[in-house]
Amino acid sequence: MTKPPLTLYLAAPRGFCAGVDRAIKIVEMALKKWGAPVYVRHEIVHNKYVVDGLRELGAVFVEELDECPPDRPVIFSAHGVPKAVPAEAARREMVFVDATCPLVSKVHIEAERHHENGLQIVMIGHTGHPETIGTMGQLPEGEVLLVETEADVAGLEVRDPERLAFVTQTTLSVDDTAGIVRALTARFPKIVGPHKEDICYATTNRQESVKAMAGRIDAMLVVGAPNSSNSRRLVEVAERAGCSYAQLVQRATDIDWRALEGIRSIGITAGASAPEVLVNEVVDALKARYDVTVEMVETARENVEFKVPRVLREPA
Ligand code: 2E7
Ligand code: F3S
Repeated sequence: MTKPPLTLYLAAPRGFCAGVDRAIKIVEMALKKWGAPVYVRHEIVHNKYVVDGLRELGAVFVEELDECPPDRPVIFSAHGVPKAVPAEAARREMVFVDATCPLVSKVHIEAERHHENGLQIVMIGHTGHPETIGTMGQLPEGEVLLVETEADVAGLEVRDPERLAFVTQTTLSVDDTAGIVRALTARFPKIVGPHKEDICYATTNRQESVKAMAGRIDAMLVVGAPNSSNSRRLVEVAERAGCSYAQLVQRATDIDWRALEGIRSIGITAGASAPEVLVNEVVDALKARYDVTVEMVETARENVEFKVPRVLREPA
């Protein structure tokens, strides 16, 4: 039987960012240095395949520090942790390595600086997400107010509208965040913040390339996990940019083939925590059913790299 033709637009950049690459390396290097088990507080990055692979090597994933024995090393996930977490690890005299993405640490420092300048902070982020919890947890209770939507801005009760700053989660929708920042500056003209927001280069670039292809595809598959904020944003971006069907898939077995019936073109991207092997798996599944022509949609080139912490580097 002849296969139907399908043009497959492959987004670039897609998949792993520099922060994810570094965080995974930190776990691998810790396992080499200290042997198993090494504890990891929260999924190192939001991807089951990555987490399962590291578990196989001897990593033990927990949600809270009190689940770790005091005599084994613990690694904090790429999303960042409240200040109380390393403080408690130090109190228990634990060996700990912080795999927080440097671009998240930068936001933590930004928040602290505003606080030292006497400003109350508004964080734009998603309730309950570990990055939001970590960033808010850099400062005492009540010093960081969370908003998720433009509507939340109207309901904000601040200490002093003249003394405010804002920070953001790094994986938000660029367009939604611009709207929230506009609402904040309209209501609080004196509010200070970053030039635009704190969304990272990887989030911005992945959303851009999805926008570039969304208008010419019948469907979009985003390889990523349901708890991955940046991956979920890519599905929304595709839909909003005019793609009538977008699905988040953890791997090829998740593909809803009935929903794809009759398509002639498809876009594929991957969140910052999704490994390329899973993209290849999805591409191969499509090739098994369609006569595929691959086209790249490259909207940026990335050359960002972050060093692993000194304690884990091999001696020169
Ligand atoms: C850390 C940060 O693990 P992810 O899916 O995380 P999100 O925040 O998107 O749920 O992706 C990598 C990553 C992104 N941002 C890790 Cl702060
Ligand atoms: Fe860091 Fe952005 Fe990746 S904050 S972990 S570079 S998605």
